[in-house]
Amino acid sequence: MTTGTLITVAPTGAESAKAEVPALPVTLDELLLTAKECEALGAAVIHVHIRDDEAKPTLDPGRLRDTVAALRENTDLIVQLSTGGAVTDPEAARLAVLDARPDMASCTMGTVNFGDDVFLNRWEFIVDLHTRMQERGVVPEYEIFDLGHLTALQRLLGKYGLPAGGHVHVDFVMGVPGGMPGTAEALVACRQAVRDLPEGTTFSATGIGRSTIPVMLASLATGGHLRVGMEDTVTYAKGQPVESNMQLVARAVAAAQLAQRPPLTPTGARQLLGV
Ligand code: KMH
Ligand code: ZN
Repeated sequence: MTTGTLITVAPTGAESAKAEVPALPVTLDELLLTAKECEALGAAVIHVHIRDDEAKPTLDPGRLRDTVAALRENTDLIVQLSTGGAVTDPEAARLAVLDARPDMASCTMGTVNFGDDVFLNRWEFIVDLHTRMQERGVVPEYEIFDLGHLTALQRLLGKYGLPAGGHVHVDFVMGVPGGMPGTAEALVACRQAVRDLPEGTTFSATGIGRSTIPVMLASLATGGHLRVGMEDTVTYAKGQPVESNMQLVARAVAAAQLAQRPPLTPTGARQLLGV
């Protein structure tokens, strides 16, 4: 409760189309501009999905390496690559994301219905991701789409040990159609279950779509951190499209300040997360 707030920006995702959401950053230049401006506002971590020349989601290894290098050169942000990719990405390509040597990578803790699709995360695949991250010194952020994913994480850590860096950090991704709802009640249930994880485990939360604000407020009120960005919501308020990721980060910073838990710098975030 006493620490500052870790703010992660997830600027792009794999689900929205550039044609429908023109403000979505999809080129490397757009991503870098977004990253620099979000860092200046108070973000400390960037959760990255990249796009190809047609603005379609890709896990192209060369592009991922170039993206990590460019973000490191231009910002001090902690670079977290998505290993979730798009629901259509094969496991081998998702594992190969780690070859780009990011500071952090996401690791989703179970399969979940994802709108009309299925986001598949088999147990053996999760074990592979976790152990490869241990070997390479990549710090995981465990993505929790449902309460049972926290039980799966407890099992994973019990069998295979702590992640690289020794600190456990989870992110509740709430309000996905098919996953847990984006409500304060669901967040409190997850927060309770975090107590069964290693001491010192920290959590962030993000609410998809209209659950963004209740999840943000509930997370701050229960000692959690924040993830915001156009991966998770493209509507700022009823009938008002998001203008930019910066608009969402600025709102999160204001909420964190109101909670008297101001944003952590990237250096503070590195200390917290063991990066
Ligand atoms: N795009 C979703 C299918 C992650 O980045 O690790 C998965 C996702 C989670 O966004
Ligand atoms: Zn993602």
